Amino acid sequence: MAKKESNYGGNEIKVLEGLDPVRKRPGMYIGTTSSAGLHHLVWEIVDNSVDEAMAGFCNRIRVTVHPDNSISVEDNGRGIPVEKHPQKKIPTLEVVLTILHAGGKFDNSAYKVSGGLHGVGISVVNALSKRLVATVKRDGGIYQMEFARGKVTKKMERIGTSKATGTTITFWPDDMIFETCVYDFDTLRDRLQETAFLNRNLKISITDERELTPRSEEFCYSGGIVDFVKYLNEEKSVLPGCSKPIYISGESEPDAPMSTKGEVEVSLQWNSGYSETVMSFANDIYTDEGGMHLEGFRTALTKTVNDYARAHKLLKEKDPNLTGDDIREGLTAVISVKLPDPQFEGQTKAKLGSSYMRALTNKIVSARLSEYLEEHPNQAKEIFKKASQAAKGRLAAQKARQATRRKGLLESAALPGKLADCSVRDAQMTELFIVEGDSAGGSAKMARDRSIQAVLPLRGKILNVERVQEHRALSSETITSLITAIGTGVGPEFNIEKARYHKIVIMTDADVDGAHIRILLLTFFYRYMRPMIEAGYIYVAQPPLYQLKPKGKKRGKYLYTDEELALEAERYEDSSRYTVQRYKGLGEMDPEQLWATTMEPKNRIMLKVNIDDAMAAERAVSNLMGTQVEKRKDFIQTHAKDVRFLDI
Ligand code: 0RA
Repeated sequence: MAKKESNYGGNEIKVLEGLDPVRKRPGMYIGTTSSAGLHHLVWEIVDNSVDEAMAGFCNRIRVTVHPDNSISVEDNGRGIPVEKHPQKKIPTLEVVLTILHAGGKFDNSAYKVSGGLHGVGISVVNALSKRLVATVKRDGGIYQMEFARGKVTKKMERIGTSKATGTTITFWPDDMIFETCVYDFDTLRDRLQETAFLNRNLKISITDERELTPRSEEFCYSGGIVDFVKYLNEEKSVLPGCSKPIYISGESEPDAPMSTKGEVEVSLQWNSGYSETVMSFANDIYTDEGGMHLEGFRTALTKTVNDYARAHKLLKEKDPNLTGDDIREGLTAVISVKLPDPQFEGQTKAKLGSSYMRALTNKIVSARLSEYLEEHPNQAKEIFKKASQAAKGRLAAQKARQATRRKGLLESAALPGKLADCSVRDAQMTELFIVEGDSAGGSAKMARDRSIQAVLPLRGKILNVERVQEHRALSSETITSLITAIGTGVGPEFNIEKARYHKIVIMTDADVDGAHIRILLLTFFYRYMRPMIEAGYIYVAQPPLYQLKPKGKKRGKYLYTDEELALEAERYEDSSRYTVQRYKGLGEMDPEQLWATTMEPKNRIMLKVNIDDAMAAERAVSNLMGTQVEKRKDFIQTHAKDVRFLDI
């Protein structure tokens, strides 16, 4: 990114209120004080640096996680103004860090990260940090000031000279506020990479100093969202002749009023798979619930492809139009819009509500995409071919679903034969254990509390749903038995109200095969019953890996990780004084052990599966499920024991 120069005084900063409300009700400002809120502090500072980049004054951001879980965010923007604030008579730096909503820049940068929980201001980070050090290079000097829990502890000082400009914020999250103060490298990494994709040529690095050999990654993409789409499709095979993602961009007319201004960028590419990965952003904020830009994009895509197919006689007069779903099968797309005052709505404020963006996106995508298709007839043909195959698959899937529904008429009679159901009918209280293999299934059936725990043994591996069309998946017996046991149906018939259990527990062996089956099941839930994951209904059981028995004792201690084993073993000076049994499979435990360690509600450890990052989920699933067998093996072996990967 090229850097602009500017002069800017402190008098353009709007001043609103003090910081006490932030410490009183942190949730109001950062959503939650859980790990997500902790990470929000980083996004808040980074967003400010990105604003500098969007305004053209910054091309590098460095994020560092220090050994004590403090964070530094350094940028080479203009630097927060340091001169005396005309109304407050204190340094503007102090105003920006101690007064709520004082971060606003009224310098026509036009598009800034704001709305929802975003753009609450860096004073919020200051309020929620037990310590914060701000260092600014600006006006030839280096200035520094310190705070604790939002209050000044060291007045601003000029500590040196520098010709450069920029801001470095180092903060220590307040452990009185946050449930956890431990940063997760992958969460930071993924989000920063995403930000780099969305801001062409902006260099963003992340360094983790907590490990012996610091881990460091740098992201900078000259192709912007085109590189993003390539990255998302990296593990997949793209349609023949379509190796370069399509790129579309445009903006509102120059004379459009401020309230209808905007820029639209879209990149898209189809792969030979069957799922749709469309990610939309407004001012760099991921709009998980979609919104106007996404609607505009979808309508334009459907109409443009159908119009092209009609005009070129690919669709005959008697043929019905392709549906949007047909056209989006195997599509990977990134939509990024920028607008001066985005309105966010929806449950999680992750839906773009600014309605003029629908028309603007529609207009730009329709015009540019039809041009593109006209100029690339061979690619257009491939896209059409892919969509008409999807249409055929859709009709077949409809029939297959109707068949599962007919079977569902006599509900209980239609439950799969292998299911050992529970007696309680209230889904809120009941649990379904999905177990690998008949022998473990037998143990689990004996071990369970049959009033509230049902067991469904799966024979062998379940189909890899990532690689087949819906109608094929629905003709697999393992999958239909899963669907009927759970009761919700899939596709347009999916209804979470019909879930027969509110806990679905995947219980597989603690070995590579078990890990594979778990991943296949997670993929199934991810693709076909995503709301079940979102509702927090999907769990993974954690059977113990070892039992450590002191010599001469009957009962030992169950251990769930290698770390626990190492810790426990350390307590014995002489290693001959205990024995360790390693459980390779659930089948090696007798029903009592299985109950006590893995199934009994008051003792067991279960991991709730959640989707908190759509990109990471998409990647995990396709890394694992894509066609590159080597990579897949690799992942399973390195992650088989890593419980964190379950936060897909
Ligand atoms: C207020 C006004 C200006 C810039 C900033 C704040 C600013 C804040 C942060 C936070 C992290 N990095 C930042 N960089 C800049 C405008 C300053 C001007 O026009 O010179």
